[in-house]
Amino acid sequence: MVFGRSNSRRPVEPVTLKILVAGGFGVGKTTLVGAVSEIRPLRTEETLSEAGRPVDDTAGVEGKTTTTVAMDFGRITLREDLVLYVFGTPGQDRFWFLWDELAQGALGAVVLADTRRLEDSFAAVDYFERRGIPFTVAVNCFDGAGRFPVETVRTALDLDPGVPLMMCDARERESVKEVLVAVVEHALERVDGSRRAAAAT
Ligand SMILES: Nc1nc2c(ncn2[C@@H]2O[C@H](COP(=O)(O)OP(=O)(O)O)[C@@H](O)[C@H]2O)c(=O)[nH]1
Ligand SMILES: [Mg+2]
Repeated sequence: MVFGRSNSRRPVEPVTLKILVAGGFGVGKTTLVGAVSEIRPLRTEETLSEAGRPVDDTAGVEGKTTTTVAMDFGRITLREDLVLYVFGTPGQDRFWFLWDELAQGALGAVVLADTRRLEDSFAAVDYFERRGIPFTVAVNCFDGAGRFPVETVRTALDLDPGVPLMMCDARERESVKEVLVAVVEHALERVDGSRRAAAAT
C-alpha cells in the first residue's frame, strides 16, 4: 500500500506553541529570542532617545543603547513535530497594555531575572501567577553579577515550590533551548495534572 500509514517519510504538520519571555528592562529578553530564533527575529528596538532616558532606567544595564518598543518575536523547531513561537514582552511599564494581547493563547512563559535587579522581575512573576499561566524562572548569568544559590533566588522572588528555576546564558542557543524545553515540559505537566484531577471528580 503506497499511501499507507506506515509511510514514515510523510511530512508532519508540526504543533505550534506560543511561549512568552518576560522580565525587567535589560534582563536579556531580546538577546534570548535572538539566540534561538531560526528566522531573523522581528525586533522593534529603537535607539534610546533623550526623551526615553528618564523613563528607561539603565542603571546596571551598562552599554545598553537600544530599547524594545513593542516586542521581540522568533521561532524555534524543538522537534520535527514541535515548533515554538517565542514572544518577548515589552519590559517597560508604559507597554503593559500589550501584555494581555500577547498572553492570549500562550502555553507558558519564561521570566528572565538578573540577580542585580531581581525586583525588576517581580511584576512578571505576579502577572503569570495571577493569570494561572505556567512559567519558569531563568536567571540570566551576567558576568560580574553575584552568583546566588538557587534557593536564595527562589525565596527572594517568593516562588511557589512547583515553579522551575534555572540558570541560563541568554546569549547561548543551547542554554536558551534548555530553558524553553523546561517551560514546555512544565506547562504540559500542569495540563496533564489538571486533566487527571478533572477525571477523578
Ligand atoms: N554578559 C552578558 N550580557 C548579556 C546577557 N544577556 C544580555 N546581555 C546584554 O545585556 C544587554 C541587555 O540585553 P537585552 O536583550 O537588550 O535586554 P531586554 O531589555 O530584556 O531585551 C545587551 O547589551 C545584551 O548584549 C548575558 O547573558 N550576559
Ligand atoms: Mg528588548
